[in-house]
Amino acid sequence: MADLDESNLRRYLDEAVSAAHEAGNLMLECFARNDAHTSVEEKASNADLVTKYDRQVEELVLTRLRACAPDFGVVAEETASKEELTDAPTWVVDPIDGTTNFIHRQAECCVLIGLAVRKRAVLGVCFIPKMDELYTAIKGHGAFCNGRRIASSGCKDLTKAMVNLHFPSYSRGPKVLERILGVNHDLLAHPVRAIRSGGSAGVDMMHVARGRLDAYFEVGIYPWDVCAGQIIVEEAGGVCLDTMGGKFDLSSRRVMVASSSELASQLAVHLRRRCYDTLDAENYQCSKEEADLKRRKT
Ligand code: LIP
Repeated sequence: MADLDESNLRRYLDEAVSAAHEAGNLMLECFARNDAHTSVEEKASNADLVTKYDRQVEELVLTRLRACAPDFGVVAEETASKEELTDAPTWVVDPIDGTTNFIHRQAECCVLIGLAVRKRAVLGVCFIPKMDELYTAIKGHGAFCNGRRIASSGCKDLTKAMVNLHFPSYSRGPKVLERILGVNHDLLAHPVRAIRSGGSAGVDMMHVARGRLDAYFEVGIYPWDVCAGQIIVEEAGGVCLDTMGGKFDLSSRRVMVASSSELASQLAVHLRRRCYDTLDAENYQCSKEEADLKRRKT
């Protein structure tokens, strides 16, 4: 196994930052041309989208990461999504997180590069090109935005919190809708200060890390959506947990990040009440065969 001392981690971070910048430039060129919508394909459902830019960015990033650390594993959204996350050092990459926002020319989309060891993030990079914000963290060495140290808000009181949740793209089945509307109801009735809904797990985790949001949670995400964010949030003083309040597992498809453990505990009470942990694809998700058929038709 490669030696992951601090100087090696810094070398990997530099390479990941440089790849993220290059990827971000490609995204900005696409914004300028306004042509992301011309290559949209559906994946598992008609809300799960990919463009040619997701693939181009992934190829660019993985080529660089593989050249710099040839013995590391790779898990990535577009071309290596089926790779299992093992204990070995593994790059975990989402080339464009927030693809739907990207297609609609919203600024809230980013490049995410995480490095996981023993299935925990040890290094993370998030670049949001439209905002020109580069977030970085190495385990034990703090979190930074454009080189300046950042910290979560430290909010401990749910009634003073701005909370972000996403409407799921993996399922709009009746149980999922009931649960998401139920949790919105409970939080508004509690009451929380404000509820927002984003479209990029990575961007919303950066908002929590930077103190612009107090919490974000979602069921249905993948390791590449949250690996880089996990370490950046933790190094900024926030917490990253399971939606039920337990230990975070990169592969569980559940995440809750909060500015403090006190806030996370209060939020988890509401999420447990609404069983905010299971995936229910009823009435919505098409089979892989159907998805392949659709892809061939477009
Ligand atoms: C997105 C996530 C987001 C979720 C979307 C989608 P993608 O990732 O970042 O949190 O709500 O449905 O999964 O597919 O744009 O990389």
